[in-house]
Amino acid sequence: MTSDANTTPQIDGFHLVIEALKLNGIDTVYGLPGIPITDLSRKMQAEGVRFVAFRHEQSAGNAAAAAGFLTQKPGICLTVSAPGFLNGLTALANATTNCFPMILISGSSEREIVDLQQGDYEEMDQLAIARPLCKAAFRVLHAADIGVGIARSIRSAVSGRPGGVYLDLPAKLFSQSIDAAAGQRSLIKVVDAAPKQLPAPEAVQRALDLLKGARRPLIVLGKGAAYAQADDAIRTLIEKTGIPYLPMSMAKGLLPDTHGQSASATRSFVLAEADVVLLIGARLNWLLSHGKGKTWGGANASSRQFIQIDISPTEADSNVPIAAPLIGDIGSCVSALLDGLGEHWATAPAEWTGAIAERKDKNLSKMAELLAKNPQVMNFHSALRVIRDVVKANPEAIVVNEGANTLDFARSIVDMYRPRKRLDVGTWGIMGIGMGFAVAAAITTGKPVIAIEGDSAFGFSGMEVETLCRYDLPVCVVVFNNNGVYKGTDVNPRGDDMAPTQFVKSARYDKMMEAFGGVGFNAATPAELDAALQAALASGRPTLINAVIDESAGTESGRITSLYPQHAAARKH
Ligand code: FYN
Ligand code: ADP
Repeated sequence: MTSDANTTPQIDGFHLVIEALKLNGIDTVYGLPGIPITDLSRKMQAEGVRFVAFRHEQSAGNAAAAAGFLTQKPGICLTVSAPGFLNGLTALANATTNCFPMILISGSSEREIVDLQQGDYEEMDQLAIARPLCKAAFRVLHAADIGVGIARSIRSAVSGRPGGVYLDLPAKLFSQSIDAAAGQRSLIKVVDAAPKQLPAPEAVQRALDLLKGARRPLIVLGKGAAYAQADDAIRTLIEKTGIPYLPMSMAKGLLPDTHGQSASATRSFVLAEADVVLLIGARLNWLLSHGKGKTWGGANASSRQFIQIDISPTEADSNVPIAAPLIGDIGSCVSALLDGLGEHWATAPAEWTGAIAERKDKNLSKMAELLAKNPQVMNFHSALRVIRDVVKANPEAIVVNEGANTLDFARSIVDMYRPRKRLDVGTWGIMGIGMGFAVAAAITTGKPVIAIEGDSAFGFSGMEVETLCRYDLPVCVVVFNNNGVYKGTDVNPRGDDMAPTQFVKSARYDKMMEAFGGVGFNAATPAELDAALQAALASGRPTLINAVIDESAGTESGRITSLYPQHAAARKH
């Protein structure tokens, strides 16, 4: 705020943006400074908004998205114009795809020059480019409209189905000054940004009727259920009805993975056999084979009936008919179902739960045998066994997970015990979220983070180890180093360059962490990995463990090899 003897006090665009964010309880911004937002980042810090600076905008955007998922408040990412904006855009689009609330605020160049395409510094029509990749996109041209711009962005990000929002702030806006009192009055404190949406009573009854008649009911929990923070109600519904449940990867831990009703270890069986499926915050997209086909029992698929709890009314029928859509927020919908269960609800038939238990026990024993092996060179199982045990002993730790085999094996081996403790590649199967998600997890929760990273996946955000060190975050990165994408054993038949999937052999990723003052370990055995992990958690220091994995371990693309175009898969095998 500025003033002199002859003028009324003034407030500029910089401070209006900061005040508007603070007024709405936003205390942290993730970004990367540069023209025209460097001063904004400095002034944010001076005014008590934490500015967490990254080495690449995509990681800053990923951090904002993860913060949004974990806190239900929009995570804010701040970028410079054109190239910085584009670097942040992948994270914005990914947040939208995953239904994570985030706002990408980007500085932009002079409108008069950009719109006439006269070749400005970092010229780009950012608003037009962002619009199809997010829920809403806004631009503010006048300082007096900053309050409205921020308020609309917050509401758009968190209300209804959460997602990404773009807010364009041209450079000239920051230096505009307006009367300070009028400026303060122009700011909006958003009231009830994500209003509860109660389901219609007849929709609740329809769902209950269907559930009551089920002989082989199943509940599928998605990351929407984790986001909703309705943990107690969801657990009560599952336990009261006795219905087996299947958590999607980021819903793991909503109930402990060791829960008797978890059907994770018999996924194929329950999907193929269930007759009524209650989806809670999970979409019938590729991860659930679109609700049809072989995964869902082939010929039997058409007789299955779905109940779908979702905040978005247009999600129902997106792939197969939904017999009982239950539209509303998950907390309200699950509570309404609970109210409707009454005193005498019959729990899921023993024939069904018994059949599941039998198969589950077999699969768990098979897995236990695999995990007990100690091959000469570590493989995914022997290394993940160690991480599984460490997570069990430290259930408050947050697991970040990306890669192909590293992702797929970790998902089934590393049990989660508490809600919202697992962050991963999500709906797109995106690579590069690792360090951004890890930073946000550490900052928003203050808890230790274990980032289980494929060596390829780590490469996308690896430079952020400097960020981990700069902020001295309790993040332990474990790089599953098998010398390549998928594995390190491919051979280039021509013998000149290395094969496309190969990396430098026996690389020492731990040295990257040491370069910035963090702690590095090289672990070639489960005992070394265990010792390194224990040390990392005890110290709370940024640590990178280079876990040496058999380069022939793993398969092409982990569990999703079938997604390759057919002829390529045939050539491969
Ligand atoms: C699971 N399983 C277990 C356990 N947990 N067995 C024993 N013990 C435990 N704890 C069994 C489970 O029943 C399955 O066997 C099998 O292990 C695999 O389980 P998963 O991983 O849950 O199931 P599946 O079929 O792989 O799931 C499909 C999927 C998943 C699409 C949801 O693959 C996925 O989330 N993929 C994301 C991939 C991705 O995004 N990759 C990034 C890009 S990589 P059966 O019941 O016998 O089937 C680019 O190349
Ligand atoms: P997963 O990949 O784990 O199966 P998805 O991302 O496909 O999960 O599904 C999440 C779903 O949850 C989305 O359809 C979204 O609209 C819904 N959702 C998110 N938050 C809420 C909420 N608070 N109440 C109801 N539905 C929600």
